[in-house]
Amino acid sequence: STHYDVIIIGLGAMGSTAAYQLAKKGQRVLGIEQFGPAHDQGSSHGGSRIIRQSYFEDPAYVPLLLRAYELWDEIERESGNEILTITGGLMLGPLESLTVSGSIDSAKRWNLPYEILEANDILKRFPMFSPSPQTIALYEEKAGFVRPELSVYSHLLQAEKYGAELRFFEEVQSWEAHPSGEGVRVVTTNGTYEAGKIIISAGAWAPQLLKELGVNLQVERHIQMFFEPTQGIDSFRVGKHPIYIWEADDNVQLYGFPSHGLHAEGAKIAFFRKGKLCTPESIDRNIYEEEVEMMREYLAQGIPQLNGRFLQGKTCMYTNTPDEHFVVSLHPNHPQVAVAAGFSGHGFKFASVVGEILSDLVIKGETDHPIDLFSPKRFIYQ
Ligand code: PYC
Repeated sequence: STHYDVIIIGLGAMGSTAAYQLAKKGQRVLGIEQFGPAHDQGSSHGGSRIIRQSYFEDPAYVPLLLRAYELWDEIERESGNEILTITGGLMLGPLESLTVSGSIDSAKRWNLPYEILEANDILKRFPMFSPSPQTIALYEEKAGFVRPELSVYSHLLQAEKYGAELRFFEEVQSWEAHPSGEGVRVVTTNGTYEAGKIIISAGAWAPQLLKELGVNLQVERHIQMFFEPTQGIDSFRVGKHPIYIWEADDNVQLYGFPSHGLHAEGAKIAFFRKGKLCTPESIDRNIYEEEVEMMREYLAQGIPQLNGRFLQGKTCMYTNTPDEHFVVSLHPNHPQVAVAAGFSGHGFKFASVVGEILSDLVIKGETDHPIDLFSPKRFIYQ
């Protein structure tokens, strides 16, 4: 049987970029995915994911973001697909909110260009928002969105061009790392494979595969909702409308996008965090009237023009770590195992650079990228 350098479990956001990076660097790659390419069962569908630089979660993410932008550019050039669209971005909320104050901290720490807009300025420049008097916004020009399905698809195609072998509709049943620290074996519904190294990038399916990692990963159900603007779609289109994260006066965070391409019939908005706990097996894919009504309460306050016809909703999953920072690391007990998990609802924008980091970890056993924040060892003493 073929002996691979690297087996990748899960070909979504992170597995697809890892496959691309590794195959491009000449590694013999086997990628295994339980569904089809760029599927809608996990966390990488719905047409758009925010990308931004003034990162309120922690300034430590900023250098990774700057590299991520370069790599988005690279895959766009190689594939000929427009994956990243710059729209400008508004981080709205009260001054003391994490969304605004954390974004300002990151921008200052890394000298990123930004503007502060008072409620009046927001209203003048972006009349679709009706900010409360205490709302201000950080505006950054370089924010925008990436297209998750097109990213996954483009990286997989390029990976195949560089020689990766990709297997779809094949489910991993177990994996095993040789105690010597070298070699892995993976058992799937179709057979058994061996390789020198393995990457586990299984999204919402990671908790089962990574039981012994010592990280308590929790999966949440989320809903991406598409509404039809009441005054027509024009002022909600790319070119006129920024991406935004809006922290309402009750500290609930929402986020949204301009209308674009595939979903040009409406604009997407969703709650950021506080989804219901679920598992990939138990997630309820139905969307309920009261969930749409809850969104309408916020739309009525903050973006009244978007409070039109509800067009569609798509459920998806976050996989959260206890502190909402990622896990990207070699496995603490098995140096031949790399893990990318727990992206906690804010990972997609980093997919391009996470692929590069994973390829470093697998090929060199280390990376020059700053990933200390993502070590699973931080949870040992909790
Ligand atoms: O990472 O920008 C983000 C984001 C917004 C809502 C969910 N994730």
